[in-house]
Amino acid sequence: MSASRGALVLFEGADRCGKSTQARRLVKTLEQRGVRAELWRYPDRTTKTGEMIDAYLRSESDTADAAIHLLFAANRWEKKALMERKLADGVTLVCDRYSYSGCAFTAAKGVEGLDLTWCKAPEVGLPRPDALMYLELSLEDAARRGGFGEERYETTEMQRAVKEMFESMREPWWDVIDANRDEEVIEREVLEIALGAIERAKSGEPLGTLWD
Ligand code: FDM
Ligand code: MG
Repeated sequence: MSASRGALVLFEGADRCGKSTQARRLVKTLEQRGVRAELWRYPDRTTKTGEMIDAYLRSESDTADAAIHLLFAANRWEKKALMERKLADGVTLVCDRYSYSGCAFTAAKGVEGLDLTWCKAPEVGLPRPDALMYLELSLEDAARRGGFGEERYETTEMQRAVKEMFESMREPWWDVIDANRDEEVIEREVLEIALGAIERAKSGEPLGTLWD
């Protein structure tokens, strides 16, 4: 095990804001700089819970909103130990969506009883990201980037509600990034933020837990 830990660097935001592109590019850039980094994403559709989530998202199966919420959370819990091990071993994890998407999407449904407080509960105790980059894009600019896919939640109405929910969840420590700019410009800003988080992790700042 190396002396210093890696950082947990997270991208969040609504669909088509460029999260996946930026996360991929960041991992590549970090590796080029000799930083050990891995790309992670949630949901992880490869595990048993991930297969159930995948079927739900593709509308091949259905379940209660509470049940799918807990499955998304379980999909993170089952990878918690591996996540902690990698971080402790000095690997920086660049993550495409996490608990914040989990809460924003479920709470955005507006189902009675499933408010933000309820949504946050099963996430308590998971590793807290060292940096959270929220890619902000207006609904109009997102729409200009092309049509929706076929999955559940890929509707204008849902995207609007999710964006509002993310905004109500926003905390001062988040890095809000204007996603309506050239990819290269965003990439430079993202790298700065990630390097800052990596530096803090390296210098001994302990890994936090949700929702502190
Ligand atoms: N999503 C994602 C949730 O509803 N809860 C979660 O915990 C996570 C991580 O799943 F619509 C939603 C967000 C999105 C869908 O995500 C699949 P990708 O990034 O489009 O694959
Ligand atoms: Mg999607």
